[in-house]
Amino acid sequence: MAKLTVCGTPLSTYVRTVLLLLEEAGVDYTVQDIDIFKGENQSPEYLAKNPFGKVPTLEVDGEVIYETPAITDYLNTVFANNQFSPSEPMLQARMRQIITIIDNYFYPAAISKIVIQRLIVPIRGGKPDKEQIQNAIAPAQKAIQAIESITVGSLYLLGSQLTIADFYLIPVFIYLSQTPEYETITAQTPKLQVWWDAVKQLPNVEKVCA
Ligand SMILES: N[C@@H](CCC(=O)N[C@@H](CS)C(=O)NCC(=O)O)C(=O)O
Repeated sequence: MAKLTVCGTPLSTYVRTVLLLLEEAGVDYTVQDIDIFKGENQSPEYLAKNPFGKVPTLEVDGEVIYETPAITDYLNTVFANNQFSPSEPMLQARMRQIITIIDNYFYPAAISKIVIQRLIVPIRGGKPDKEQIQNAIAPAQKAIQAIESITVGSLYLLGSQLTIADFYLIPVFIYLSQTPEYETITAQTPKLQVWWDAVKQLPNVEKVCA
């Protein structure tokens, strides 16, 4: 069996995406904590593995893979018999669409702005920037409403099977749901509210995102 090491802080949403897949697939792995809040992702050792200094990076038998879509595709193919990607081409396109919307529109508003300001800045002794938060609400709403229009929402984002799209969205919801903006942002997304009520109780979500 290959030796898998996930490098990155387990608090990162993208690291959690990878860990959720590994847990659901029942694959053994270890985590090497790279604390982005201490700048460990900018050390020469880490930058030699991932020149962009982002987490996660996956080490597999001496090979290094970075960028979460590459990591999740690899793990899904090699260790999960493609069970986390729909075989039907239109559903597969929907999965890619959701992942790309999260990467390009939802994460930048929901995590980089709202969650950082609401949850991280106060921990570090600062005051949330209300203007940054306010300006991020509309883009976050637009992104999540786009996902709402694509999702089946029952039981999971694209039907009865968990897919990589669920592994992307769950960690973002974990944090966003702890902010006062969550209710406003998800007010027009009833399918995603039902989805969230179901997935947040999954044992591996509780394990990875505790
Ligand atoms: N494109 C990267 C994005 C990963 C990413 O943004 N990770 C964040 C943590 S959730 C990070 O490494 N932040 C540290 C930094 O930007 O310095 C991927 O798909 O893996």
